[in-house]
Amino acid sequence: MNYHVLTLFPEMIEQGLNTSILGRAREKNLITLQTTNIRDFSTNKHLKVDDYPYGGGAGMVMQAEPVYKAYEHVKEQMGSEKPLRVIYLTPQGKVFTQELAEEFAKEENLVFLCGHYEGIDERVLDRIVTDHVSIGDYVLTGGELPSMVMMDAISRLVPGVLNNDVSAEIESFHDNLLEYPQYTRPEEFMGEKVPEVLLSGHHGNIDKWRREQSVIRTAQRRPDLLKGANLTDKEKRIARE
Ligand code: 6GU
Repeated sequence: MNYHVLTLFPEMIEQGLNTSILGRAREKNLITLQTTNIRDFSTNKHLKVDDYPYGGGAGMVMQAEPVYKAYEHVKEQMGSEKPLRVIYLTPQGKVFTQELAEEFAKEENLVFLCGHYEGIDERVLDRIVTDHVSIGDYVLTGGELPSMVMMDAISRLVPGVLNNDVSAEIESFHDNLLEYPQYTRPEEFMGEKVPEVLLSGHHGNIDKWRREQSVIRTAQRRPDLLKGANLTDKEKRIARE
């Protein structure tokens, strides 16, 4: 997976994707990251990339030309045959979900366009953006953190990035259920024992218990997810309890 990020703050992206699992994935070239500073494509002598909005109003708008030139630069460098996915991070986009992460994980290249201020001139967005994506219903100061959130969620779906090849499948949101509770040593903490079944070594019973815990937890914490889950009649009764 090759990420290309168009941003005014490349160091923020570089630092964010340099640690732990993503850092290791980059060392192994399972994922690559190229950042392009939009400011490098300013044609203004003061390297300005924004201006006042036509029609008035608060804040500044990022100008079309430097964004377009940065995009062309990235496209040229890649020489990609396939049509490119260019993701614009905006609270006005479609909300990012696990399903969307799975869709993007199938691509070989992804371009992220990070805006700042009051947004980017619509004319360049119309010409280059294929996907408008939001990470949730709240407003952030720029697209950098959302792009990192997306790259994290997508990267862990790339084969080899997690050392454990089953864990990406059985976690939260598999079958629209939240993950079951986990325990590790010691067997007793502050007087509370680990559930007996987990010590039994009986994997049939353990799977059954975990599935039931997932259903209960989802019903309590995220009942909105249950309508997309595939529950047996017995599990539906458990969810109603
Ligand atoms: Cl993608 N961008 C900004 N600026 N704010 C957001 C967002 C994106 N998603 C949620 N809030």
